[in-house]
Amino acid sequence: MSSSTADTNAAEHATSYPPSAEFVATANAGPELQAAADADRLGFWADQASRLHWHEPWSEVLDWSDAPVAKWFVGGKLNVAYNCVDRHVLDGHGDQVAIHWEGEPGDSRDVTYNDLLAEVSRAANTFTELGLVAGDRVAIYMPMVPEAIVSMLACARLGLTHSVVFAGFSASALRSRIDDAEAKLVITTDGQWRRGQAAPLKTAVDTAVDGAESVQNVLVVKRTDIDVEWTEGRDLWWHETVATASPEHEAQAFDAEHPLFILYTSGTTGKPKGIIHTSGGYLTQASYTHHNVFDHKAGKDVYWCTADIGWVTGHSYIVYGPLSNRATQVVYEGTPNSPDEHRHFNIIEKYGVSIYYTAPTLVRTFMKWGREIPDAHDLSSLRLLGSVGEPINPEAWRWFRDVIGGERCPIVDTWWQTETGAIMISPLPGVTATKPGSAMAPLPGISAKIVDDDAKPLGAGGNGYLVLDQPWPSMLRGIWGDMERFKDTYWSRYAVEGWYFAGDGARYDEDGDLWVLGRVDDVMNVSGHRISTSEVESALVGHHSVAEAAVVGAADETTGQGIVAFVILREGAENTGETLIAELKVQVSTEISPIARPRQITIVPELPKTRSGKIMRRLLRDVAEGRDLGDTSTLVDPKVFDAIRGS
Ligand code: 6R9
Repeated sequence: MSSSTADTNAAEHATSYPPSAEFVATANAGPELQAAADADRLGFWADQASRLHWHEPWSEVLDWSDAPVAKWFVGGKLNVAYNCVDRHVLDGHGDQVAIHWEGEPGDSRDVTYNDLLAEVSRAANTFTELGLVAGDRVAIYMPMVPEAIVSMLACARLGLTHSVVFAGFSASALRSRIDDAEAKLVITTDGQWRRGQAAPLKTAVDTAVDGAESVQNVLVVKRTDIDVEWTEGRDLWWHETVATASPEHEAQAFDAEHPLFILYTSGTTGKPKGIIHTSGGYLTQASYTHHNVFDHKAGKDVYWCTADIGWVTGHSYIVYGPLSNRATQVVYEGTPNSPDEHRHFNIIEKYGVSIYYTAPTLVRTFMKWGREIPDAHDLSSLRLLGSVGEPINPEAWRWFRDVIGGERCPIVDTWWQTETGAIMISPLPGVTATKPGSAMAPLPGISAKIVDDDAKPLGAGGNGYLVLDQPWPSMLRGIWGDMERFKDTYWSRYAVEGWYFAGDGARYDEDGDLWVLGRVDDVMNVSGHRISTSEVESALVGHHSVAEAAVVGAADETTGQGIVAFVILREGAENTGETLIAELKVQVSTEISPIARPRQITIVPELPKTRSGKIMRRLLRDVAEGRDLGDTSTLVDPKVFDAIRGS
């Protein structure tokens, strides 16, 4: 592959990497895609929707009359699971492997599209038997086992709305999500494998559903064979129900706007937002982006997205995008260093992975482990690499390209969010000359702007806020149970009708290429996981010794940001130093999740506040990152920092 020097004065775009002639020759997407979208945006999306099987055609591509709630493919009817499974079997691809599943302890299983159809049908028959009907909600709290994907697809097949809750979340986080969505069924496993140990999982569900009024049943997959408590009449084993149900099930069509899933994500308040996604538009964009951004070739590529189904990346790029495109993919249950740091590279070699989509934090972890680990493997099957979850720093980008990608694989740095449902800003691998660290440009069919505080659109060299100024098919349709918050959070930042405020800062470089800079709100990004400062603060003040807490995200070499907390103790509370700090860390892990556990907690006598009583997080971040303090003139008491530094 060739690389060219565009401008040696500006380090940020000193080098760009155009696609190789070979890649261009077979690429799914060429320049005509952008031309088609520019000529007729809605017509373009109508063409993309024809990637799917529609039981009934739509009459209108977009109805935006009730903005900011969009209707895409109005009147169309489809079944999402049919699109991801049945049609591939009917097209004669039933024997193709859909999932090469790799368990953490070393067990593995291949699931073909025939198998998937039988399993999904069995699960759908079981859910129906349990009395669930279209529109009901189902919570899925599972590790990365095939049954998790089967459960999602069985919900989709029946028009049940799934709410997948990351299995690393605590019982209390699970409970609040079950209650908010009034889930009737919870699907889980007895336990999960983590670093060679079987850790309990159902126990968290037992705690979570205790007294939860909506829950009628808990369906349990046996994964680790550890002991579990059993509530007769409520709990059911998967192997005694789903596994014995009929493998025949006819999929019915649902409206394009039928809710497919709710996925909770952190916002700027302590209460997570249940982001609602619907069916036709969501699947259209998940399928379109997976095909074009990853240049996916059905029946040829072996695709691997290393996300967890608990996050949106797992929804769109493990389940719906790839399966709608008849992918053969790797699904891996465990951590990258189990049993050792070679695991991912062993898996790439074993299955001949050709497309590898991961997060910058993992790339940086690989860098820390050293290049001799990937260098010990034959990674020549790889032909495309992807990045998601946070900005990828140019150094990590280059290392990814050189060491993992053998200097030949294009990298797609994909910007999107739980709310956007699918990729929005990314290079097209057969078109774009990429720059390390830049997500480059909106995809064909997508419109984005960078604007200043006053909504003025900026041009090359401009630095401001990212907005999406046109509706897109996989856009969120609301926040479950709170449409006011939906409007306030995303659609009210600017007085311009229909502008979606993404919450990210971004800039254009001198060439007009787009760089996403990170969150501009009180949302932290730790290893690509969104965690709000106030969620962690409220977990901390839940401890009897804590009067007040302030949390900031501080730059961290590996995880992007690390959580740093400052706490004030209550009158009379004993400061036991390290013991108390350890207790507080446990408090956050149990209230939210170990991923939200602060890297550092400092007990301080006071917090820096403005005259209006707002905690000055910017200043605390300066302290946490060891910088000189900037302007402290708006503080009530500038001397507060001497006290904080002395703690
Ligand atoms: C898909 C996903 C969304 C937030 C988003 C932004 C950050 C994601 C990024 C990126 C820079 C990228 N983000 N991809 N920042 N470059 N390629 O991660 O969804 O968990 O909802 O997080 O992640 O800050 O606003 P989600």
